[in-house]
Amino acid sequence: MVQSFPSEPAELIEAYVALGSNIGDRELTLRAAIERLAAHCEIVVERVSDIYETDPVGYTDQPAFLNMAAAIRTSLVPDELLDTLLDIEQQLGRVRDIRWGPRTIDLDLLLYNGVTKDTDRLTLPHPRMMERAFVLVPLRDVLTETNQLYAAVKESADTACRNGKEGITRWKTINWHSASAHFGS
Ligand code: A4P
Ligand code: MG
Repeated sequence: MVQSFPSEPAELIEAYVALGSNIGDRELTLRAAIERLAAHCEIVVERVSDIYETDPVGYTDQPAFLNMAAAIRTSLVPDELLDTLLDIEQQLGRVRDIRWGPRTIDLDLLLYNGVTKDTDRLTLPHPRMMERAFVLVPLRDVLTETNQLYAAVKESADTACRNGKEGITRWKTINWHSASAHFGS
C-alpha cells in the first residue's frame, strides 16, 4: 500500500528586489508592483524601503525616477522569480524601447540568498547594483545586517547620501506593516 504524507511546507528563501518608475503616476505604479508581489502565493513581502526620488542615470534625458527596494521571502527558484517580476512589469504596462530609458516600472532581482549565476536571462547578484546609488540607498533600508554585502551597501549608500552628488532625496516614508493592511484591501 502506498502511504501518502502531507507535503512539507517549501522553504522560503530571502531575496531582494529593486523597483523604479519614471512615467505616469510613479508612486501608484510602485505600490501596485508591491501589491502584486505580496498577492503572489509563493512570495511574502517582508520589508519595503522608503521611496526615493532620483536623478536619471545612464540615459539622462528623461524624467526623475522614484526608486525603492523590497525584501521578500519566496519558494520560487530564481528563474521563476524573474518570470514573476517580468510578468508584473508587463501587467503594469512596461514597454521596452530605449536601454536605460523611461519606464512605467522596472523590477530587478538584486540578490537571491547569496546565489551567483550568469546565464543569458539572469545574472545574480544584479551586475550593476553596487555601482548605483539609486539601488543602494533603498536597499540599505531593507537589507538584513547579517547579509554579507551589508557593510559595503551601507558604506556606499551613506557616502552617496552624505555627498549629495547622486541626486537622491527621500520622497516618502513607508511603514509597510500599516501600509500592507491598506494595500491588501
Ligand atoms: N536580467 C538579467 N539579470 C537580471 C536581474 N538580476 N534582474 C535580464 C532582472 N533582470 C535581469 O532587463 C533586460 C533583461 O535583463 C531582462 O529581460 C532579464 O532577462 P530590462 O529591465 O528590460 O532592461 P533595463 O532595465 O533597461 O536594463 P538594465 O540593464 O536592467 O538597466 P538597469 O541597470 O535596471 O538600469 N536611473 C535612476 N535614477 N533610477 C533607475 O531606476 N534605471 C535604469 C535602468 C537606468 N537609470 C536609472 C534607473
Ligand atoms: Mg530591469
